[in-house]
Amino acid sequence: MLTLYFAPGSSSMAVHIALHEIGVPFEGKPMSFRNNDLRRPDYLALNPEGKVPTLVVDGRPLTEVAAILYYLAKRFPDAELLPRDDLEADAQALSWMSFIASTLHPARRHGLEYAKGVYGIADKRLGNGWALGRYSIADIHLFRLYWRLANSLRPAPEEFPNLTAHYARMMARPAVQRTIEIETAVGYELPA
Ligand SMILES: N[C@@H](CCC(=O)N[C@@H](CS)C(=O)NCC(=O)O)C(=O)O
Repeated sequence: MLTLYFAPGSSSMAVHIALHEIGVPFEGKPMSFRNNDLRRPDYLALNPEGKVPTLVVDGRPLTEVAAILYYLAKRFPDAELLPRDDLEADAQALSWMSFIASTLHPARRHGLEYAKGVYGIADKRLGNGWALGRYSIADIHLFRLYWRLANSLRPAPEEFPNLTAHYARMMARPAVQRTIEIETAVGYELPA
């Protein structure tokens, strides 16, 4: 049994997309920042940091987007969210997801110029394609960060041409559309 604690548009969106890509049944538990749901004792018992996402797997909590995406890709190999039996591809996915979590995610806190710089690095590194050369969890993680930037800062398409094209390819995927539809219905609370 899989249960996803999520807040619309937040980091948890990446896990939400992966679950729809896989097509596995799961229970979605929407969490409200406004109502302080993330500080509830029952939630802190699952995730002491009081952040989303948390994926509960048969009663055991798993936290951190990168770890959850990796777990899902490995547990459901038929979804092809990672190449099979390819150590180097696994390492490249971890390299991308570490960069996304440690550098892209907190970038805005360091100011606009810094954020532009690190998204520029991501754009160059991505090139004109998928992060690993084929669709994978690294693309899902990257998309959620750029989705947030694109919908708040609204950079000109030519500023990050590869990320812009990647965003368009991601938005065409039914799993992404389904996730956005569900999260829109729950309601976004993140600042613009
Ligand atoms: N390193 C964590 C970051 C998760 C995270 O920062 N989640 C934010 C939403 S995007 C959150 O829950 N913030 C609530 C808070 O800090 O109170 C991951 O990758 O899962």
